[in-house]
Formats: sequence, C-alpha cells, structure tokens
Amino acid sequence: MKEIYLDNNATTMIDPSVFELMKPYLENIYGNPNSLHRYGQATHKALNDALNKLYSGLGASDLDDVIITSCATESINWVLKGIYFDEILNKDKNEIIISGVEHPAVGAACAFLEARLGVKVKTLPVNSEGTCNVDDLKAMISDKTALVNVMWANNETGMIFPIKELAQVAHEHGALFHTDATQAVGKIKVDFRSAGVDFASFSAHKFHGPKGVGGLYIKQGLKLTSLLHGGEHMGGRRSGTLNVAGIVGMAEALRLANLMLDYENSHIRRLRDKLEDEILTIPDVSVVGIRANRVPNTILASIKGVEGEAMLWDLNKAGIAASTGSACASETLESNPIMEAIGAEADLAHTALRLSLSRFNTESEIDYAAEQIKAAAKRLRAISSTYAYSPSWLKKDK
Ligand code: 7TS
Repeated sequence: MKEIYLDNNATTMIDPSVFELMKPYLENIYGNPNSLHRYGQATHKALNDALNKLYSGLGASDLDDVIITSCATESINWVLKGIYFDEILNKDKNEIIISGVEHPAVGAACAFLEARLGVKVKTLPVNSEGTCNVDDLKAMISDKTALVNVMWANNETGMIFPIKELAQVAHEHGALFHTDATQAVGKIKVDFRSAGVDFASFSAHKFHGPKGVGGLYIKQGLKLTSLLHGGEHMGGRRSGTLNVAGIVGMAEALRLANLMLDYENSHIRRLRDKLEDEILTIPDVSVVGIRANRVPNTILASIKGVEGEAMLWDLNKAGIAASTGSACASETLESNPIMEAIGAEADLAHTALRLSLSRFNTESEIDYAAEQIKAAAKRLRAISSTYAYSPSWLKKDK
C-alpha cells in the first residue's frame, strides 16, 4: 500500500542525516554540559557549533539571545506570560493585540491572561486573503498596548504576514512585537534581525528536526521574565539540563532547510501548484489565499458537499495523510475557525482540506494524491445529501 505524507504542517519526518548527527549525543556523549568533568566538556564543541548554526540560520546577531526551549508552544507561552510580568503588571499598559488566526498556543495563553489576570486582548482582523492590514493595526494600537503578536506564516492557509511593517507600527507606539515563526522557519527565508521583531518562536519538528526542541529569539537587551527557574542554564533565562541531541539536531535541520530554500521555492512550489490546479478542477472547490503570498508547501481547499472526517478517512484508506486543519484544534473537524475568521465558506457542508508538502514528496506521489482526492470528492458527494441541495439550516450562524 502506498504511504503519502501530506501533513507536514503538523509535523515532519526527521531528516535521516539529522538523526545520524544526533545519535552520539543519545548514546556515548551523554554528559551534562554543565558538569566540569570530561563527560560534560565532551558536549561543548557540538553545542557551540549548533548555536552558531542557529544564530546564522535565523539571522540573529551575537548580541541577541536564541534560547532553546522544548517547543514553539513553550516559547509562545513564555513571551505572552513574560510580557505580563515585565510590561503590564505595575505599568500603565494593559493590552495585547493578536491576529484573528493565531495558533491555539497564542489564543489559549491570551485567554488565560484575560480570564485570570485581567489583560485586555484585542483581535486584529484578517482580510479575505487571510492576512492582516497594517492600517488596521494602526487604527487599533494605543499607548496601552504592551505587545503585538502576529504569526509569520499561518499553519492552515500558509499565508505570509507583513511582519516587518507590523513590527514597525508596534514600535512607533511603544509596543513590543512577537512573531510566531513556527511555519515560516525552513519554508521561506527568515532573518529575525532585519525583520525588526523583538521575539520569535519556532519548533524544530516543523523543518525535519526532532520533536521536543524549539527556540525563542530575544532581541538584544530585552528583558523577559523567566518561566522556568532552577539552575542557571542558558544564561539564567531558561533553566533545565540542555537537550544536547535535540539542539544538535535542530541546528543541523535548520542548516539543511536553509540550504534547500531554493528547492522549496522551485520544486516543492511546482508540485504544490500542480496539486492545487488538479484540486481546482473539482467543481465547487476554492483555495484560500493568493499563491504568491503563501509558503510554498501549503494548500487549504474548501470543498463543498463533503464531510471533512469522511474525506480524511477515505484518503487515509488510500494511504494519504492529510488534515482538515490544525491537529491542535480538534473542533476543526467540522468547522474550521481559520476559514470562519477569513470569511471563507466553512460549515457542515464544506470541508477545509489542508495539504502540506515537504522536500521528501515526489511527483508521482502528488499525481496519485490528486487522483485520489478527486475520486474521494466524487464518491462522497454521491452519497452526501448536503451537496445535492445544501439546505440553509446546515449552515452555522455567522
Ligand atoms: N505555532 C504554529 C503556527 C503552529 O503551526 C504550531 C503547530 C505551533 C505553534 C505549536 O508547535 P509545537 O511544536 O509547540 O506543537 N501546528 C500544528 C498544526 O498546524 N497541526 O498540528 C500542529
């Protein structure tokens, strides 16, 4: 049976050469880098090399901090909760602005800050293309705004946001700017310094690195109250014994992903566009967002008259792994919040099918997937009462 993985925005396969490089640090070179003996020292060169790769791969200056965390969720929570202690508590600021299509790590952390600590959370609207207008931020921001938080690229639609311009507006109003770059790193060129962001979050497993390791970029000189107190690891910013194998793996995965950016932008983009063109031949199908403004690997298609779970099940039987949206938000099985936020049709009579490619996909896989998606849509519509007449009572109140 064929196995075709098209859910790379959920997670990616670890690159075999990354795994090879990590192995010694899971086997023989197991010392704690903070130990003074030879076991500890044996890890230092690898850690140094890895940090150098990370700084250069992310466009960080030596004066900035790149702090290793366990995942993007941790990095995001750290920024949002740290901002509460540093910028809101005991200061005159009381609000955070987030885009309407952030990952649940942002949404849930903000809901916590709002419910438990009285922080005012304002939502920057997204336009019908699935991105934000700089003018909307200008209209909404005030001297009470502590932080503006907008993702670099969206995990469902792949849409790329105007980070540099948004960060500039935040700074003009005395606010800090955090971008969740989890879906941008490794897919498009990111340079945190020249983008002018204050904080940026990322996760290694989204770019063919290992799970359980991510990072937070913190611009030179910025304070951020620590969430994890303990030993003085990472310059006292984040305590906990270093995940040497993870750090080595993440750095090598980033180096490889950056080397492959041209390939991502030509070969993967071409396969993505080919698959998208095929899907668009199905009647009553639309795709969210202009191709040129999306990361090269992502398609979010709205398919009328097909139930999402049934589509995924059918594709799964054919060996194809796809998703109806983020695996982090199970309610997306029937209604997709991102599609609702951007005003695209997303209700019980439409499936939001997310297909996300990687450099490990081949052209024949894409041809097969296109065939199977078309066949599944046809088959499921034939047995669907909703496609025949799409009764209005099926649509959710908007
Ligand atoms: N931010 C974005 C934009 C993401 O896409 C994800 C994971 C995260 C944060 C969290 O990353 P983690 O490594 O901490 O888990 N997104 C998805 C997704 O789209 N489907 O499954 C996971």
